[in-house]
Amino acid sequence: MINAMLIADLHLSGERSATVELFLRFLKDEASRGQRLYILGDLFEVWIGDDDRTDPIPEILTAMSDLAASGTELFMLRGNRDFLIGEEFCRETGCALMQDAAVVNLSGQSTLLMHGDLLATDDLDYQRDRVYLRSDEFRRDFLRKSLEERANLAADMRQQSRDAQSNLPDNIMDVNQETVEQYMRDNGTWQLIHGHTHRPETHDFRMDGRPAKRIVLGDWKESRGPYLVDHGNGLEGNIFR
Ligand SMILES: [Mn+2]
Repeated sequence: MINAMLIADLHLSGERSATVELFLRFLKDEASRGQRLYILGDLFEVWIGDDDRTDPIPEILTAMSDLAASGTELFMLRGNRDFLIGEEFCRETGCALMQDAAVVNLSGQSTLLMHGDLLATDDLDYQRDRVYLRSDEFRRDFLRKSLEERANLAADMRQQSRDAQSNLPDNIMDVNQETVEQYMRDNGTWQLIHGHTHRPETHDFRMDGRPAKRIVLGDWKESRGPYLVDHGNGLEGNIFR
């Protein structure tokens, strides 16, 4: 039996049907072998509200709910693309919503799970926008609009974010090491797992005189689903194809 599997940044959408198929197969054939599945944000390319039933959302919700019903516990935290995931989504999928950041036990080691965008503190414009987008005010005003209006606004915001990113030096969007250590120290963990940057890597460093580790999960591509497995005696990176 596998204790847990961890994934992030699938960016599922109607335009990425191969990745959707890969994820559905992953839930059925692979995640079902584990006791817990952790989704560390950006499961969806965009989420405009739990009432959106555009394809392929219904199929994904059903597959997640089938997995939960079969006995695998599902946990997720919101990413910067799907931060509007709400309670209705959780009820339908059987997924428990985690705080960003959340401490869990993996192979006996206390581990901090995050999406990762909170760690990119060198990008001041992004962090400022993030505060507004996560506010109750924005959430309320946005969700009050029609689905069509929301879809259009979301498309505009994605275009703006692409324009903003294209003007930034590459390293600005990566994590800030001091911020990483602050989050780990504040949570009493020497191991951190996150996604968001699409820079899969294991970073070993020392913090407060002890060995520390930051594992970055990779994003999913059409035929390539990176995931981390907790066997109970350690973590192992795998690729689902
Ligand atoms: Mn992200």
